[in-house]
Formats: sequence, structure tokens, C-alpha cells
Amino acid sequence: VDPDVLAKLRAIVGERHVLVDPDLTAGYSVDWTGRFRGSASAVVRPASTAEVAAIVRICAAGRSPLVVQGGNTGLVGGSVPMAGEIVVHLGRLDHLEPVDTVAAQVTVGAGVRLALLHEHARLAGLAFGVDLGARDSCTIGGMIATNAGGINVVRHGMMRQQVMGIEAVLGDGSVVSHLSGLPKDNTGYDLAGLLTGSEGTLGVITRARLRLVPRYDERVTAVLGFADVKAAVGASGHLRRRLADLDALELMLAPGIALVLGTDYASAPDALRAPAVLLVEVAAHLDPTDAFASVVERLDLAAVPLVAIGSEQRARLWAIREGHTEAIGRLGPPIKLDVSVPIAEIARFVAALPAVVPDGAGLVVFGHLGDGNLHVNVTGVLRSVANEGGGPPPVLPPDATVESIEHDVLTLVVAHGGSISAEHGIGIAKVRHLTMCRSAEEIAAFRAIKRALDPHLILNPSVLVAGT
Ligand code: FAD
Ligand code: 2HG
Ligand code: ZN
Repeated sequence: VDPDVLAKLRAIVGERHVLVDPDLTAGYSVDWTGRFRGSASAVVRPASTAEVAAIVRICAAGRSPLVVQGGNTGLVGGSVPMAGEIVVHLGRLDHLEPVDTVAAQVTVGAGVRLALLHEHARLAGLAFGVDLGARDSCTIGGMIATNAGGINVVRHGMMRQQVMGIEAVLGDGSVVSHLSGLPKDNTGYDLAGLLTGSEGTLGVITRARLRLVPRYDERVTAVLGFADVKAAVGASGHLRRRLADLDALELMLAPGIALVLGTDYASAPDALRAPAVLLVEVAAHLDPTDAFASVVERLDLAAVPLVAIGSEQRARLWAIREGHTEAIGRLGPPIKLDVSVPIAEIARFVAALPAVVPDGAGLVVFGHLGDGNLHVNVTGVLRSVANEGGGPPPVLPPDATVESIEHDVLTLVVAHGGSISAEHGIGIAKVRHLTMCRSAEEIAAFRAIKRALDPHLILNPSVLVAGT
């Protein structure tokens, strides 16, 4: 970085919040999966909206590109400085304001970690409607920027449905702040809605006003085993129609469960060893066990249902579902394809997948069935990169490049009427595939919006609308 720019950044945030030592910046320069690795020319850690605005103004004046980073748990590489950008890390914007229990809303800093927001809302007798496996590390800013989904979308919607207002710094350093949280407020463009899902390309989110939901303390968590995906999908429709308090409806398949459980798989209860498995959670103010049981007894199950007794068993069942990402990661960086298809197409889509994945690669599929969202993980292809110098190189047909595998899976998604990104975003991982589901006119509109809000094109230049 230009020493003059560095000196100005130090003057804004203080010497110890500008990191340039490669040993210190290394952790900010690689994504959670290890697939995307770049290098940050500096990491800057502001503590307020004013500091973020000052940083962006310096970068805009010097035409120095920057990458916005929260918890760095994103799965499409969007928080990685691939071309030596300055990383603006928002972890110090971690202020939680008191919960407004009358409006059921709260204003929080972008760097607040999800687990802390959950606890904050819980103590006020409420809950936050989005939850996901990275809860201890991911930040509210990153979740808004990616429009994260997670395990409770079936009940409460994605991040966009929770955001009542946003404060953000645009690409010229100006601050837009609209945090009143009024449920009715038709006063022009919905900037909060626009910034949600913008992946750091339009503005740096610094604060947000969030909707809270009722806190349900009575839960039933159960694993239901089915003969195949088609039967699980059929049952999911039944569960959605009959259970008003359905909180989660997650799909796992035998290969993924076997990978997570390892040698424990053979002795796992029958419901967990069925070909297709639903993890279902119902949450209410009054015990929903009887209502759940009367719905489940009508389903065509392949095994006796496994119902969690107590919070420890519940946690164990969720650990199997949430353990998929880490278990897959242990095989080396996967090709992650987070996609959605119409629920009615899911069984056909899953059945067609193996044919488009080359022999020699692994395939692990799971996801949020209630939202038609599948996580297709192709493993073994990037193994040689992960185990540089170690482990055997993957044995794949010569034309099985990462790009061709991604293209073939995503083509299948589009052929089934789906979307190439359900909840993780486009990041840098899917930029080259964006035209598969967005028209030239739509992308031109994206670019016009990008130029309007980030006139010097300094915000996350490799992400989403890269090459604008
Ligand atoms: P980062 O990874 O730091 O950034 C993500 C993107 O947002 C980047 O483009 C970055 O530039 C941008 N960004 C970050 N902060 C800001 C800000 N303040 N202003 C503007 N732009 C910003 N996602 C789901 O949707 N559902 C899941 O169920 C789910 N489960 C996950 C489980 C695991 C184990 C992991 C590792 C990830 C999971 N994710 C899931 C991925 C998910 O996108 C993130 O966990 C989360 O939304 C990202 O938050 P973050 O703070 O880590 O953002
Ligand atoms: C989940 O639902 C996350 O667990 C991660 O979105 C998905 O690892 C994945 O592919
Ligand atoms: Zn997910």
C-alpha cells in the first residue's frame, strides 16, 4: 500500500489496528474452506461508522480497492483479498443496543456475532429468527451482506426478512442511515433491501435494525428415516401443511451421515441409517409433542422415528446435521454448490446428480429441504491443492476441471428450474456462472447500481459484478 495511505489509515484507527505483517494478515487472506487464498496489503480494524467512512474516503481518493470482512465464514470467497486489496475488518463494531421489547426489534453493530445476538434476544424474552452453523463466528454484517438463510428459514425467512433498517458507508465514503425500524415506511427506495445480499459491493454495512421473533421454549426435535428422497420430499409437504409451528426441516442423505459419524455409523439408530433422513424441529409456547406425534404417525417411514429426549440429545442430532460442513472439509477443500430447485423437482434433481459428477470425485448432498435448498459438495477434486506435497492426486478424467464440474452441476440446476445460489451468494466462486440465471439486462442494471453507489469501483471488486 502507498505509505501515505497507510499513514492516513493509522491516523484514523490507531497504529495497532492497521496490520501489515504477513504473519498477522495471513488469517484474513484465506477463506473458511481453504479454497480461496489471496493476500491482504493491509488489514484495517475500525471501531465506528465514522472510522469506516474515513477509511472508505481515503481508499476512494487513492483508488485503493478494499475487501469487507466480518467473521470470514462465507463459503463463496467474497471476503478474501484475491488481488492484494486492503481488508476492512468489522469485528470491532460489536455493540448490542438494548432490545426494544415493545417493537420486538434491536439495533446492533455489523460486527456482532450471531451467537451473541441470540443470547441478547433470549435474555429479553425474544429470539432472532435466523440461525446457522457458523453462529459463533459469523457476524450480522456478513449475514446481511450475503442474505444468509440457515435452518429456520422455513419459519422466519432469510436475513432480508429480518432487516428493518441499515446504516452503511457507500463507496464514496458517504453514510446512509435509516434505523427507525418503522414497519410502515414508504418513503422511497428500499436501500436496506438493496444492500441486503449485495455482498459488500455497494456499501459497508455498519449497523442494522433487526426484527425479533417470539421465543419458543417448548421443542420437539426428531429424525425421520425414509426409503428415498422422493418419500422424504412427500413427507415434507405433509409436515409443512399440518405443523403450524414447524421450525426446521432439514434433509440429510446416507453418504453425508456416514461421513459425519465415521465408525459410529454402523451402530447408529435405524432412522439415521435410512437412505434419506429428515431432521425436523417444532417449537411452540406449549409442548408440541402430541401434535407432532399425530402428524408423524401418518407418514410412510422406513424406520422408527428417533425423537430427542432433552437438550443433550437434541444437540447431538443437530451436531450430525451441522457436522456435515466440517466433515466434508476434512477431505480437502470441496467444490461447494449451494443451489435451490423447486421442491417438486428435488427428487429428480438428486437422482440426476451423480451422472454429472466425474468418476473419482465424491458427492455429498444435504440441505434445507423446507426451502428447496440443497448443498451439493463435490469432493476430491481440489485435494491436491489442500495436501500440497502430501496425499495422492485425485484420479479424474482429464476434462474434469473445477469449472466444467461447476458448469455441469449448475446446468442441471437451471434445467430443473432452480437458482445457482440459494443462500451463500455469488462471491468470487460463481461470478463466471452468473449469466446462467441472470439476463444481460439484469446484469446491466446491477452494474448501473454498482456505479451509482460505488463510483470508483473500490468495494469488493472481484465479487458478484466483477469486471464492471
Ligand atoms: P464474511 O465471510 O466475512 O463475508 C461474507 C461476504 O459479506 C463477503 O462478500 C464480505 O465482503 C461481505 N461482508 C461482510 N461483512 C460485511 C459488512 N459489514 N458490510 C458489507 N459487506 C460485508 N450461510 C447460510 O446462508 N446458511 C447456513 O446455514 C450457513 N451455514 C454455514 C455453516 C458453516 C460451518 C460455515 C463456515 C458457513 C455457513 N454459512 C451459511 C455461510 C454464511 O454465508 C456465513 O456464515 C455468514 O453469512 C457470513 O458471515 P461473516 O460475518 O462470516 O461474513
Ligand atoms: C449449511 O447449511 C451451510 O450447513 C453450509 O449452508 C453448507 O457446507 C455446506 O455446503
Ligand atoms: Zn445451508
